[in-house]
Amino acid sequence: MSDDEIILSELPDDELVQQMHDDLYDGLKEEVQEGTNILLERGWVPYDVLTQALVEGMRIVGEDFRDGILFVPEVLLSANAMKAGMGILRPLLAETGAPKQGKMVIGTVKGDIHDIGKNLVGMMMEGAGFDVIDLGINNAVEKYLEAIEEHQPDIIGMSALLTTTMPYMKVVIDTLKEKGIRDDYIVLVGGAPLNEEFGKAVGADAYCRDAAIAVETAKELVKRKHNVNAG
Ligand code: B1M
Repeated sequence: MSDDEIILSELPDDELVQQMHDDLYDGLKEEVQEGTNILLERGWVPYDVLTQALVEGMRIVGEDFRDGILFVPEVLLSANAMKAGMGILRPLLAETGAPKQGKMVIGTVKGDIHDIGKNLVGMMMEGAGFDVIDLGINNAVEKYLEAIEEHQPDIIGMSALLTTTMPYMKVVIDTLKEKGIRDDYIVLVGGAPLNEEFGKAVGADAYCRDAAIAVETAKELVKRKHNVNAG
C-alpha cells in the first residue's frame, strides 16, 4: 500500500503511533496533527501522545540527523510538524486546574535556536500551575536580566542543545552572582548535551533531564524556598 492510501483513523493505536513517527520524520505537519487528534479522540492522555508519538518521533529524527542521513532543511520540517502536534496538546496540558505554584522565566541561551524542548518544558510547567514567561531563543544575559527585573520570577530556566552554547549558562549565572541576586532565584538548566555534573559546575540549582523532571524539581524547590522564607 502506498503512503497516500493510508487512512490514519483506520490504524490500530500502535500502528498509528509508528505512522506518526514516519510522518514526523517526513515533516508531514497535517498528518501529525491528524494523528494527534485521533489519539486524543481515542482517549489517550495528552502527555502520552506527547511522549510516545511526538518526542519519540523526534528522537528518531535526531539519530538520523547525527548520522548524516537527514539534513537541516528536513529536520526543520520535522520540527515544524512536531510543533504543530504540540500546538494541539498545549491547551490540554495547560488546563489541568492545578493550583498556582509560582512564576518561571525560561529561554534558550545565546547562539542557540533550538526551542522544542524549551517549549515543552514551558507547556508542562503551565500545566502544573506555573506562570511561564517565554523569552524564546538566542537570549543574551541582558534579556534574562530584563525579564527578571520585569517579572520577578521564582525560577529562571535555561535551555541549550549545543555543546558550544551550553557554557553560556555559566555567563548568566555568574552575572547574577556579580549583581548579588543569584540566591534570590531558583536556577534550572536543561537540554540534551547537559548532565548533572555540568549543572553543578555552572552553579545551577538543578539540571533537569526532561520536562517532567523540570516540573517535579521546580515544585520541590519552590516549596523548599517558601519554607525557608517562612522559617
Ligand atoms: Co540541531 N542539533 N542543530 N537542529 N538538533 C542537535 C541538538 C544535535 C545533537 C543533532 C546531532 O548532531 N545529533 C546537534 C548538536 C551537536 C552538539 O552540540 N554536540 C545539532 C546541530 C549540530 C545543529 C546545527 C549546528 C546544525 C547545522 O547548522 N549544521 C544547527 C545549530 C543552530 C543553532 O542553534 N545555532 C542546528 C539546527 C537545528 C534545526 C533548526 C534544524 C532544528 C531546531 C528546530 C527548533 O528547535 N525549532 C534542530 C533539531 C530539531 C535538532 C534535534 C534533531 C532535535 C532537538 C529536539 O527538538 N529534540 C537534535 C538532536 C538531539 O537532540 N538528539 C539536534 C526534542 C526535544 C523534546 O528534546 O530539546 O532535548 P530536547 O528537550 C528535552 C530535554 O533536553 C529537556 O526537556 C526537554 C523535553 O523533555 N530540556 C530542558 C530541554 N531544555 C530544557 C530546559 C530546562 C529543563 C529541561 O529548563 C529548566
